[in-house]
Amino acid sequence: MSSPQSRTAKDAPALERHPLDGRKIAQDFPILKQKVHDKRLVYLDSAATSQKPYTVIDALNEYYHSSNANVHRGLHVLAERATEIYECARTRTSWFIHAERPTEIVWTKNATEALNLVAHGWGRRHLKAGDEVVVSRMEHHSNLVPWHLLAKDKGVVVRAIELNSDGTLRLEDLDRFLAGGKVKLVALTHVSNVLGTINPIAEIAKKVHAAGAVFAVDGCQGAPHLPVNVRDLDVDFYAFSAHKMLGPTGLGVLYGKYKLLEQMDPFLGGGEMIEEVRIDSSTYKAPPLRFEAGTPPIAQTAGHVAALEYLGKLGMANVRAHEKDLTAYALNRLKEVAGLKIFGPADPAQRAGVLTFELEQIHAHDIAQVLDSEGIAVRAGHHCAQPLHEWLGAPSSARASFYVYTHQDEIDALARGLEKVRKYFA
Ligand code: C6P
Repeated sequence: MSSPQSRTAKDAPALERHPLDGRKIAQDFPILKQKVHDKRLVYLDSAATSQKPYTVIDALNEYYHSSNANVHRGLHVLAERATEIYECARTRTSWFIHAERPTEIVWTKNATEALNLVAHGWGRRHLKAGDEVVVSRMEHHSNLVPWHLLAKDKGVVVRAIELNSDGTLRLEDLDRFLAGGKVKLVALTHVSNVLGTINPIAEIAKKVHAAGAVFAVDGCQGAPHLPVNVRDLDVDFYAFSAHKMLGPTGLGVLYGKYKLLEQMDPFLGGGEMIEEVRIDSSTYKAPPLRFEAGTPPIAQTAGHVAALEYLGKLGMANVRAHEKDLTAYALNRLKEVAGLKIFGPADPAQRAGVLTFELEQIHAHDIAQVLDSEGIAVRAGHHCAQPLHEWLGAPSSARASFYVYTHQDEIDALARGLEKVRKYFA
């Protein structure tokens, strides 16, 4: 029998394409069955965090009932069981994104930590004053601030790709920066958490590599919603969070090409990541354990595997098709709301299930509050994307975001809710 470690993504069975029924899927999510303010909950905030199906909740429960122990350090049955769960989850995650091997998966606490690990572990070692890091106007703060910290410490220069008027990347900016010959790293989001824009990652990877630079991708809004094959995309790093893809909070993933991980310094020091410690020096384990100091999130990996299984059964191509259909429906349906302006590309093929909007002059927090009173959960604020909001010319916006359990009735409810908002503030 082949061990889980020896299986490659190529062995994964091809899944049939079939439409997803969001209403039926929602039955698997206990939290969605409740009422808020005496109204049926319409959860349109999945870009902030997704809800969890029974199987994920059960996996967490089961872990604490029967397997809880620390990993990699005990010889007893429970320690072995916990370690197997933890390491098998690494393998399953490598399959999910089609990494070459499980050792290319580093566990972190979230995508933010994963991106900081790239900046700290790779950036601090390989970048020097005057080297350039390219980001974009649409980045989440998690893919800006780590580079700002590096700029402060090392004199690295951060340059930003601006946006076309439809909210897509102005790729001429990237070409210009790369032609300058100083770019060592490009760090871009796969999908904007505000505009919903899906960036052409494979095309960008070719440009970045032709210029001899490294390409790090913030996949926080990509991995949950799109089929991701890191080898086809040819990205060097890909960061994401389990909690946005039906899994628990407290677990993040950094995928890195192994040869790059090997050339990285540890981020945190402590137990588990060492080979040998003397009183005045220490040596470190090989990746990925080099980057996993201290007791890691173990139960979370059990929940994360259940989430990957759930998504795997649906099929990521079907997840994408479902969200694209919902987005097309929403873009059309919400046109009926007078005064509503939706940001980002008009073509559903170019965007994920994230709709950020403004409604006349009504403050985003007021919109969210009135919608909440109707049982509709949306997010209001700058969504950790202040430079993007500067470009939008608004300090904040309201955002509705979809996932596998979202269905058309909920978009109709949003449209009706927005009509109420308008009347309320008329
Ligand atoms: N965006 C949102 O409501 P963490 O918090 O580390 O799991 O994810 C950070 C992050 C990084 N990149 C992108 C593109 C993101 O969307 C997020 C999280 C949430 O949009 C919380 S601000």
